Amino acid sequence: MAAVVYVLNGPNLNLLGKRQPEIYGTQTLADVEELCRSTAARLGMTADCRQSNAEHELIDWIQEARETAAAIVINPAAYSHTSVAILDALNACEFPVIEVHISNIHKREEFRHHSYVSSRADAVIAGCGVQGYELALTHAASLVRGG
Ligand code: CA2
Repeated sequence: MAAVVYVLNGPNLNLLGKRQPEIYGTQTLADVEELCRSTAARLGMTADCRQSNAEHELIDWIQEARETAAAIVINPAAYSHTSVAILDALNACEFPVIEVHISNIHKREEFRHHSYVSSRADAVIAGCGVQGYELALTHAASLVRGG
């Protein structure tokens, strides 16, 4: 059976393509999820895509992934900068974790420069737009294969 990669998107990313196109582009969350599913399929994997505005729901999905997934690609959005709880949940995972940011958080406000999640992530992709999800899945596939 194909390895499953959870693609988790955090708060407000359901608004992708509807506001602030100058920062986040014009593609919607549905477009991003379709890109992830087709990329994963090309790599012989299955992408299970979910978005939540609730910290506890993201944590529940990370814990669920420990039983069912081979890797996580996560854009924790604003929780990147605030959530020790999401970091703790990811620290309990033994598989590859790739962090994605659509924008280059280091080029933006000071408070976006630090991400708790980055201290656990095996790789961090920022500033590549939604193509970052494709890059993250490609890297996740090579880590899952032991590369
Ligand atoms: O660049 C990213 O992907 C971010 O994770 C996006 C977060 C932000 O808090 C991080 O610092 C960087 C914000 C997601 C909100 O997305 C929106 C998209 C369209 C319109 C409004 C918000």
